[in-house]
Amino acid sequence: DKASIGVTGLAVMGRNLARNLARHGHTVALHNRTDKRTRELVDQFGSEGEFIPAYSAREFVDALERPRQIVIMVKAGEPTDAVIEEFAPLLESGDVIVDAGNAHFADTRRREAQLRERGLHFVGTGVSGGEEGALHGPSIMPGGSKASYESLGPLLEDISAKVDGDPCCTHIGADGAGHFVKMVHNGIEYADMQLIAESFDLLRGALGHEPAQIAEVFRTWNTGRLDSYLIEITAQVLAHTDAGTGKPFVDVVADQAEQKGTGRWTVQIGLDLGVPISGIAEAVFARSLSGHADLRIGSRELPGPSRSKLKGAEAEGFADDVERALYASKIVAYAQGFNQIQAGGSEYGWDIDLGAVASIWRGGCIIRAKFLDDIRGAYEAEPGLPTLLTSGGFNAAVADAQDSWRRVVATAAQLGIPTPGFSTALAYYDGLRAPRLPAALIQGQRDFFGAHTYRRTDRDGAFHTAWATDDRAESEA
Ligand code: NBP
Repeated sequence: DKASIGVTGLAVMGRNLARNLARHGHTVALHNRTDKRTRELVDQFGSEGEFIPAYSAREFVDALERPRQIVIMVKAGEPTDAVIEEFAPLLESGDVIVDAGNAHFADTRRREAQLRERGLHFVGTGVSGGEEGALHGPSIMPGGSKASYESLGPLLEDISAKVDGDPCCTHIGADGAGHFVKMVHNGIEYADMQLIAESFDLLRGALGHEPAQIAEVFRTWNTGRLDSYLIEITAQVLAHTDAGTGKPFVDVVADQAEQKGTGRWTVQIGLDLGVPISGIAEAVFARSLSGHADLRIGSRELPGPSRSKLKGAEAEGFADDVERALYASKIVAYAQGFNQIQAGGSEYGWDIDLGAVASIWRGGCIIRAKFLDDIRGAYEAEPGLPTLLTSGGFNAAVADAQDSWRRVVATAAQLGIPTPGFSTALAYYDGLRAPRLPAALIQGQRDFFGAHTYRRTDRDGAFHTAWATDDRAESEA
């Protein structure tokens, strides 16, 4: 018998995806550059399902039913190109290559176009949920042709996470759409983590709570509208005590956050598309600032405010304020991310169903949260929604939260606690609210020094003022 799908690249992610497929009753062909991983998988997990180990590219390809479906799960970048070049010549028209690694969507677009010329389907697929997700059900974001999804879709939906019986997998759109959406997912993940981290910092800094106490606060929040995987694991990390020192775990970890690059890509593409994703950008910059030991010269050289804690009655209700500020800021971060997906869709001609994206993020992935059900509902009710901030439930929630949100940002500024995520989210919200922005003045400045022209509120056309002359006459450009 032949395999219905094959996985090449059997490090932690590929191995777990292969096991997930086999556990769902699919016969899986296995391949890895070096044989060791293939043998180990069969030795350790061979009893979980039907595997066909292959020790050469030819053997692997021959083990597959037609049209062949090959999942590549190797290190993103050159290794992916190397593997594609190894297999593509052995495949036949109509066969499908799935890249489930964390590729940049521009690479996926290039690869898809090249393989389409050769009669092959190339499906760049976002997979979120880490190794546990890969094994027990990830959130899966496939791009590529609609035709490829006909054969591949049922398999991927089968192994994806399920929420209320719905699979956390849907065809996102053509070529790089899946990897684009996965990229934005990761950008939102950065923003969400930053906001949670700022909440911790505020509770600790302004109120002087200990990590274990704050873990309890997060546990409580996790029973309400903030119910999410990230809040849940935050409580666990905060409650953890370092075995060696007996100190809170967060106090013995170096405070320099690392990144693998998908957050940075999100911001780079946000800039290219002209989408204001300030929450994601601040989160990436906050990690970058944390890593700059050379810049972090400390409070002796950079004096702070005279007081650093809330006292007595001031402290009352502050934790609830932080919960509301977190919720409102989180809505902004997601609103920005979904706008970026919309913008990517327009730029690259993808017809992306935003409600479906929210739906498949409800389970399996790192940002899974109850809240995504509300986002799904918002886009189902109004697919052309300009921003999540205007949709009924979120609009009301932010209106209700905003006094707290403003208090938290003001308090953080007064106490000298850095909250770039909260602050930028609030500035974005106020930017959207403002009847007039000082951009008018910027247009005046631009026209003054560079004759860049401006538009008027009362007449159509482009205008220039002769700033250097005494009469400052206006002319139509
Ligand atoms: P790695 O990203 O560590 O890649 C290791 C695999 O790539 C091994 O199978 C290795 O083969 C293979 N490989 C390399 Br490296 N260079 C190769 C080449 N030139 N030709 C053929 N194979 C090559 O594995 P991972 O952590 O399982 O991640 C796999 C993919 O999934 C990545 O793109 C990653 O970004 C993505 N991803 C990871 C996570 C996560 O939580 N880890 C989550 C979501 C997505 P070898 O055994 O012969 O060295």
